[in-house]
Amino acid sequence: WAQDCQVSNIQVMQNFDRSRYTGRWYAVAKKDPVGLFLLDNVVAQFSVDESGKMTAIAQGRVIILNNWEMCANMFGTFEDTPDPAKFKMRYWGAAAYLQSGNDDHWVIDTDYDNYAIHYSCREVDLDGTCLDGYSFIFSRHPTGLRPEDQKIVTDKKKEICFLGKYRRVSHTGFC
Ligand code: ODT
Repeated sequence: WAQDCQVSNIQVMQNFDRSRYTGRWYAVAKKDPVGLFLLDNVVAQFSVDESGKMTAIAQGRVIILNNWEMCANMFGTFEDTPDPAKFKMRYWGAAAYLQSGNDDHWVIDTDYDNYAIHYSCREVDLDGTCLDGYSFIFSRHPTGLRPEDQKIVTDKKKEICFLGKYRRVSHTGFC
């Protein structure tokens, strides 16, 4: 039943530890939502503030309005939910013309030191599957995932029903 593609049945990280999650993560792959925003060179940095709330900043290459290419500086605050691995992420850009919103932000799996799998479903279909969602695969290493983490990540992509929907996220030094 972990692969029935019901958003409500998706398994997330057990006993998620936000303090071990802090620091830099390099996006190595992404499943895009409708109207994709962050293209590549995506790096996220998570923090936990004095009160224990999780916040993050992210950078990435975007193309806005009239084909203007830029490096977006984004900010996010995370609202806790009863599940420690499920958050609501309110996000906005350093400039008003960048995207803003409020998305689910689920940590599907991580070993904290090498890989992390993020998931967000923006729109659940009438049948309970995800109609519009996105997901980032993160690595602590700018060079990508270690070979020993690849099978775990592939299995999780399948469990969240996004297998085959990812593209590689390149890091060229643009941001
Ligand atoms: O890029 C898209 O197509 C989807 C929209 C992504 C919104 C990015 C907002 C980032 C705000 C700062 C938070 C960083 C944490 C990022 C971790 C995972 C991806 C949202």
